[in-house]
Amino acid sequence: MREILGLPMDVSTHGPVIDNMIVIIHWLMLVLFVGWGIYFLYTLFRFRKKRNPKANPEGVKNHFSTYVEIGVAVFEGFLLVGLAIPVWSNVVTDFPSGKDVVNVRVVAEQFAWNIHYPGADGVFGRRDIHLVTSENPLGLDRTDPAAKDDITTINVLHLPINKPVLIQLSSKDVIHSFGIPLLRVKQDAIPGHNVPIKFIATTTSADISKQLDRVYRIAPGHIPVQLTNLSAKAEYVDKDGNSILAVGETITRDAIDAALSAGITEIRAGSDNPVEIACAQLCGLGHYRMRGAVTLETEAEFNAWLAEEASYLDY
Ligand SMILES: [Cu+2]
Repeated sequence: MREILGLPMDVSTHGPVIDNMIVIIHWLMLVLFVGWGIYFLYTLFRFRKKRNPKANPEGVKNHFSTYVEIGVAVFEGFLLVGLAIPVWSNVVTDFPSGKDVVNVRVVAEQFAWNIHYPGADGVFGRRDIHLVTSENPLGLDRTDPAAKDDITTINVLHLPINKPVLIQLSSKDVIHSFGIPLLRVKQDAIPGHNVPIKFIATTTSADISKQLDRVYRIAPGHIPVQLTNLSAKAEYVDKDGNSILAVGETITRDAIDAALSAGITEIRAGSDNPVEIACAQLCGLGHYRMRGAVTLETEAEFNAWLAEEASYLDY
């Protein structure tokens, strides 16, 4: 069922239970769809005009359909109370706390994700709405000692794998939705609210990228549109040995044309940035470009990135 539904790869510890629930709900929907479909066809046949020239205003006498309705309602109640609520309660309450948790603040705005790390001291600096400018979209008060080492980015979120992550999510303007499909994370960002999101990622972006590579067939007049957004995952050369595409090189239309004239019919390609934040609320005209790049990496890589970002701060 997972394959039929086309669920994306899952790289979080809580993802499998969510997927499981999605599958169960779809089985129920399939049973209902087929069941009611058959019942509909039966009624068309059973109550056809030829056999029932006069309408019967009294209708059915037995309670079969009532029992079916009650059965469906009970099962739906079970899905919510027996499955969904306990699963969600486990995800959010059985969550580590303390020093091991990576704290990040995410503030959504039309049309960007402002990312805020507390820096080496582990304390988020003071924010003040009066300090908000285009250069300081978070309104961070750099004179506050706790703010001096804070790291901020726009649309760039780095997270370590195998470590609990706690994101405090809010919004500056309208309701957005912080969605990272591969992590099975989706949460509305609501102005005036700080909503915690908890998860543990399990796979680095580099490993995900490797697993999502695939071969695209190309032919004159048949070039997959998505190919020009990806990068080459294998080396391609023409007949004289000149490079058309190197590993990791972004695929351009020119490169595809060159590959075609060199007689190449397949290109192995993939995304270098397979994990993405997508806004899942229609939040305005620029909604479509409200995307952020997520880099899942080892703890050492994550710390190295933080250190590099910190080196740009002058304090
Ligand atoms: Cu949005």
